[in-house]
Amino acid sequence: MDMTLRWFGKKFDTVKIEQIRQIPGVTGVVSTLYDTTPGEVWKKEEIRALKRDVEDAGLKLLGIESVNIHDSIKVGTPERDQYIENYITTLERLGEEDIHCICYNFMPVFDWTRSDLARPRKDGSTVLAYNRDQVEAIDPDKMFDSMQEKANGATLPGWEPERMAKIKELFEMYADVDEEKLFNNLKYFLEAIRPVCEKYDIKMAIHPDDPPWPVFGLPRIMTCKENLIRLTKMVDAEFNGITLCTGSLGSNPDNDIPDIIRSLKGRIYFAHVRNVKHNYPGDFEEAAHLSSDGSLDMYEIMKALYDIGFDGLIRPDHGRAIWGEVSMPGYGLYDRALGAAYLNGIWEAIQKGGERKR
Ligand SMILES: [Mn+2]
Repeated sequence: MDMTLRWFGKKFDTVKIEQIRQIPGVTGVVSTLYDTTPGEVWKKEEIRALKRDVEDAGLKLLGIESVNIHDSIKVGTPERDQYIENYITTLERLGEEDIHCICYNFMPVFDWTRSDLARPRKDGSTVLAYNRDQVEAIDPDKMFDSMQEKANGATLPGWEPERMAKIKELFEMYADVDEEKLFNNLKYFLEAIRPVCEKYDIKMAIHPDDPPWPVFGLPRIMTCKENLIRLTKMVDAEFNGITLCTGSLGSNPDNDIPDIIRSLKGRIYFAHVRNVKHNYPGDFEEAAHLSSDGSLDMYEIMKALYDIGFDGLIRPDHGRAIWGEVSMPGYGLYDRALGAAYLNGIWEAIQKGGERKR
């Protein structure tokens, strides 16, 4: 298992790569070319420059989060083949740079969605939160503005302003896309990229939908155990796997995360581990990683990963905003560093648990 942190690159992240280097047990980062838009071919020299920035700080670039997917691929329009070609070229270039884990998602129109990017908690920290009634009261056209105005001036990952400027057209594109079509389009995409992934030993790790239910009537498919298993079976090849995000799947209390982990044995390449607190149906907030601070049992989650022989990348997911830090919402240094240390502590305890001397 490689403990990592997500880093958005030196131009965009408030956290310095040298700071990440000082978190005990963190050996690498997952990053991206943050100023590319979905569909674009990534430039070799930019990939190399990113890798150099990470390696100069004594860390490794262990994966990419994310290479985002152009909407025409999700919708299945005639232009999709060109965009898939572009995606393949980007994968080739990443493979040539020895990068073997790619996170992506297949959510229509909106990426991860929250009603609140700074909900205060009793201890004075603030967290990302979701209230279904509040989200549904927002005009979808205004969703981008609503998210952006709370973003501490940062561009939010997955919320490309270029796409959001065309929100009406996007909704029209998805008008007749239902769950079955999304599944079919995802299958088409995976089959097309399979050869390049197998050539370079690239593991594609799809991120679950966040939250894992339809938003604004748009279908979402990466939501539950059954659908995740369906994904791994519909293109039943090693390259086709999962980013197991406990925060995303865990925001639906019906998802039993340790059970999901055990049933995806061998196909989890990346784990995002964080806690979430269910307040009442349709309302949740992100919590500290500590089990007792939220609704998920982090020991049971780490134990399930340990039991299936998980050997991929892991990272603390979002953190709370604490100690006065101003950062991209969810992506400050302090609480994610606490999260990494806590998860490493659980892992060490599990590993050594059988060696107790009496
Ligand atoms: Mn995640």
